[in-house]
Amino acid sequence: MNEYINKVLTEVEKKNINEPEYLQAVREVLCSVEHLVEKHPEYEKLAILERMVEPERIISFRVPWVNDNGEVIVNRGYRIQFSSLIGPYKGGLRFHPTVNQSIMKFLGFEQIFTNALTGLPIGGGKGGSDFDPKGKSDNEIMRFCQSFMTELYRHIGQDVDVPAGDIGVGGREIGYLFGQYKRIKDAYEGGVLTGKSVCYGGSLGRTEATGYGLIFYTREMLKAHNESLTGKTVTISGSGNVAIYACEKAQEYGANVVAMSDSNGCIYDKNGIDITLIKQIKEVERGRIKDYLKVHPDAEYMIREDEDSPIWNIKADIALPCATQNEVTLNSAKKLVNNGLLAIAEGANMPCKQEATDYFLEHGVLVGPAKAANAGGVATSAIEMSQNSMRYYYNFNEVIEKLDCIMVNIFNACKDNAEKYGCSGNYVAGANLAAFEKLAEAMKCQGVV
Ligand code: NDP
Ligand code: 2IT
Repeated sequence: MNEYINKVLTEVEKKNINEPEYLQAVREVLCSVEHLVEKHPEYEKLAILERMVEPERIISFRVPWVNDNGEVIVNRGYRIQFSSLIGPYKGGLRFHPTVNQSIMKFLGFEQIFTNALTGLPIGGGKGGSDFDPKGKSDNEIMRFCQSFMTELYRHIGQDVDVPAGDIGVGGREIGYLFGQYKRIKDAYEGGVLTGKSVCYGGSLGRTEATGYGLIFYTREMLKAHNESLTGKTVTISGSGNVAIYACEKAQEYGANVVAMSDSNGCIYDKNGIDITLIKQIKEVERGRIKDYLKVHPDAEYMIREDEDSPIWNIKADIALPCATQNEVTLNSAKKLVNNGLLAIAEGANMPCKQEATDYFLEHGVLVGPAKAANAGGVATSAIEMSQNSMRYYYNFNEVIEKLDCIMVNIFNACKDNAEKYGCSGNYVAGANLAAFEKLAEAMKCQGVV
């Protein structure tokens, strides 16, 4: 490996020994930009790599709130303001019990590259809390969001840092967060959060954007290899925002989506997933995917027993991991490849363990990396910000057309950069190279800051 990269990696590993997800994300990027670093000897003198991996600011705070039983609960909140090189910090908030500094930093780090790939003026950040929304009442969610924002508000702003949703944070939570921000600031700063409901400033198409964008990217990737989605068997992990709209769009393109999951298990319906029912269960009732069997008793339910999700045992042409990080292990990758997998495109952030990604690439599977393939969500957030600034709204088709165009450009950037640096067809490397070069150039322009 290049000596400079090796030196930076060793230093990062030493400094962040207790942050495995963050180290995983950094290793993946640095190991794929070797040719770029060799082409630019000035990177070392300017400490480009060292600055790229170090967040500009890490904010951590107490979030006290009162549950319905009158008990006081204390959670921990975070906002990682990773990079403001090309725009205000931008990225989602995750509410999940597994949230910790390592998860926040890996997500913030990935976000700066994703956002650079969109071609839009957004820097990178991420935030959230170890709060678990599961089983909480609406009032508890509201009180938690209000307490969270009572601290967060001083760190954000429409030209400073613009949060949005992620796991456990959807339209309902963004509404409560926005209401509290507006109350504290006594001003209507519409662009301070994205993923807002369309009735008070949200963008049409933002709900669908990540899932639809993932399918637009997959369509382009398949097209480049003379393939298409039509008639393909698809499995999609997760059954949240990204998974639902990926399923909807894949079905529109004529794919047969046969399985979806949640953290407890997966359903297999060889007749094709009933997406209207999934929306009812997940978006309206906030239920479990197992409830699918109440309406379709002929479908199969498989419980998840260990880190290998049973969904990856199902034979598929295309796999779309849309749940969480490291959900595709080497073991799962081997099963997918044995079953003849053609392509995998990542809706979730870092869903494949490094060994799994390597295995796919070694076995000729097309890999659409998260930084590129799931960029449609944040890109549409940027379109929401621009509508808020213009005080004007696009119609649904206008937003989706812009999203489609952005995803085509992102795929082409991955393809062209992979070719340019001698790893044709490796879109994982292509995405990292394209985004890294753009950020490094911006860093060079702005001096040592
Ligand atoms: P949601 O909260 O809407 O859905 C998350 C889904 O993933 C649920 O089905 C959930 O199951 C499952 N899941 C969550 N954690 C785990 C876990 N530890 N193990 C197994 N399954 C799990 O989130 P989103 O759909 O918004 O996000 C999904 C992924 O997509 C995340 O990686 C996120 O970072 C990424 N992403 C999201 C974007 C967005 O715009 N929302 C944009 C780009 C990326 P359960 O209900 O059982 O917890
Ligand atoms: O991971 C992501 O890109 C998101 N959760 C969406 C971020 C955003 O600001 O829309």
